[in-house]
Amino acid sequence: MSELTINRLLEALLEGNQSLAVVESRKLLENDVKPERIVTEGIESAMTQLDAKCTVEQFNLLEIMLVGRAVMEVMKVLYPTDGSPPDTKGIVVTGALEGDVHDLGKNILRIVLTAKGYRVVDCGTDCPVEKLIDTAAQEAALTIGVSGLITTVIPQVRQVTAILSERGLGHIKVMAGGAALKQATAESLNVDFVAQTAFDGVHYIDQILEVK
Ligand code: B12
Repeated sequence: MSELTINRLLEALLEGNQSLAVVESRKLLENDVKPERIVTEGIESAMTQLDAKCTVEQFNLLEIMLVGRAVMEVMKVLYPTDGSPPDTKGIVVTGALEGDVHDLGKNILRIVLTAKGYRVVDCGTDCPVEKLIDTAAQEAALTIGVSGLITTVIPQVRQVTAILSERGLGHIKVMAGGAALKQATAESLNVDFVAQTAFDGVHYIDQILEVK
């Protein structure tokens, strides 16, 4: 049953049909399908399929934007907030580095982290490394979460930990995620952790707090 409905959600997302995607995600929740599964098997699968349409000849910005809008509406259904500030377990600063405008995965990470009790300060996309680090210092962040979808940002990702150390901020952990970074090792990116999914990131930060 849930397989079938996840497929229907997938189709609705790929059509950019926001209202149908919301209806299908509500049905999944009513059938006790966990939000984590809906994100990984529904949203992430839909975006992987969209990848095929991203070749230069077929590139259709409007189509991709409609899918993105539908994804964010589904996230509101999966992780509703009542608008009141949640108790915070710690602060996480997120951003996509200079030259990278992809933000869907980063926005999902923000929603999931917020739902799990963290406060997220998002530096947005196309963000200089220094701005990310300044924000982490000002906010006394526990962790920086770098989202990278294009491989050209990798040299910038490698700088983050080094600059933190130079500035005496080596206690701030750095985690990386997103399609361009998740295939790499933490060592090669010079970060503390590489996440395959947003949920991996949450587990990693939970562990840091347990150790402290
Ligand atoms: C949607 C999309 C776009 C949209 C972005 C819309 C938006 N607001 O984000 C638009 C149309 C704007 C776009 C533009 C471009 N894109 Co594009 N795009 C994609 C596509 C199809 C999907 C990305 C996505 O949203 N995935 C869904 C999300 C949910 O997944 P995710 O980001 O991986 O996030 C999950 C996890 O990884 C994790 N996560 C993500 N970040 C982080 C961070 C941390 C800390 C943690 C813990 C977890 C975490 O959380 C999420 C949930 O689990 C990808 C293909 C792909 N396979 O990724 C190409 C892709 C990323 N794009 C690509 C390219 C080349 C471009 C363009 C340069 C194309 C062009 N010809 O102009 C431009 C400009 C890019 C730029 N300068 O940044 C390439 C990159 C190739 C490369 N190796 O560098 C890809 C891989 C497509 C391809 N196969 O060629 N794109």
